[in-house]
Amino acid sequence: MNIRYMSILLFALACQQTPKQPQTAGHSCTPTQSRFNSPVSTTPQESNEANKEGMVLIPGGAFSMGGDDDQAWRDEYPKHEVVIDSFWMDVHEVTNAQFAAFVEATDYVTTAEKAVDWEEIKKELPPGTPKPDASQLAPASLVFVPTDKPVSLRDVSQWWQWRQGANWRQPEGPGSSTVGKENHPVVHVSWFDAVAYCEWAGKRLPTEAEWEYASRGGFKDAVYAWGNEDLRSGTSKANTWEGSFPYKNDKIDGFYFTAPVQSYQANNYGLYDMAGNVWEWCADLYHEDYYKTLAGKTTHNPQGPETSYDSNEPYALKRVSRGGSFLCHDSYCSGYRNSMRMKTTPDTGSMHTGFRTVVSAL
Ligand SMILES: [Ca+2]
Ligand SMILES: [Ca+2]
Repeated sequence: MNIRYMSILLFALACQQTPKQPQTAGHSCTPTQSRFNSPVSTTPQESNEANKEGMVLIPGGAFSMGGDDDQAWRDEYPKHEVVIDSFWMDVHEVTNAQFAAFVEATDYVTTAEKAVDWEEIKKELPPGTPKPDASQLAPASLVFVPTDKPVSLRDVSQWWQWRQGANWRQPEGPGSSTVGKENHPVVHVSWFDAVAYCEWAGKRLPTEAEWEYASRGGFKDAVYAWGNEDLRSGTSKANTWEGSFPYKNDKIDGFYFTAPVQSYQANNYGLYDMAGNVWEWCADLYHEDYYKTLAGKTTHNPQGPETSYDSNEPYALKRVSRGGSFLCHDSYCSGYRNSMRMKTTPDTGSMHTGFRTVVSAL
């Protein structure tokens, strides 16, 4: 299998979703237990001394977690009751400048800057997948390349390119840079990179429940971080894809790729870009049936499932990311909804995935 195709497959991304329809008859709701589903003990230790500058206190409370409208996917149901303790959250996505300070202080090398470790990546692929050419295992990451005409939205390889040399320093590959984009969100960071940043900062990634609670900003059962008003009405509310995906972007919101953080209005909690700009890694493993285990009860600070499972790619361990990106469009994933769940292997970085951090209010 070509590494390019393989990586795009793993990316699973681009909004490849759990179907809304019931699973076909061969599916078992019991996750396939595999050697790849063992828990990863990489939870960073929070520090009481963590710097709260640039963070806002999210007051704890109860909410209904899960899908609110007919755009919601099967894995966003059932809606279930959750109680969240107060916590501090970054008001904006971690920027290139912030990530550069971390790298400067620690000499950290991101996943995308290292050669692909075949022994690791093959665990996420169907057994027997042949090893690609060494040249195809060189450091690389996924870059969005628009098509020149309408294409089937089922084939993500039409607009994702596995590009050598693409990483957080060179978001579009060799020759590109972050000069002038210091206040844009960092991208091409894997889940491991995000966790390493958190460890350095004495913070942690939000749980999926904390993220959704914060995004809702106190609105009950609203579809978006700003309420229920249509994304396209009034002034621009978020950096998304406007026009026809993936070949025509009208840029009504002003940006084709990432926007500087805080370019649009904050939600009720003072959080910017919870919808759109870049996807944001959460701490949780992804399991498509996780919400079913929480149905009919109230869960206090849920930490996510103990195992990962996505029937689309049963061999891949995945983590959740939230909020959608500059590539999201209603015709595709509508990832900017409060309850939308993205699932990606934790070693996958891309041009539209970043993160923000939280600290428990102890
Ligand atoms: Ca845009
Ligand atoms: Ca975002």
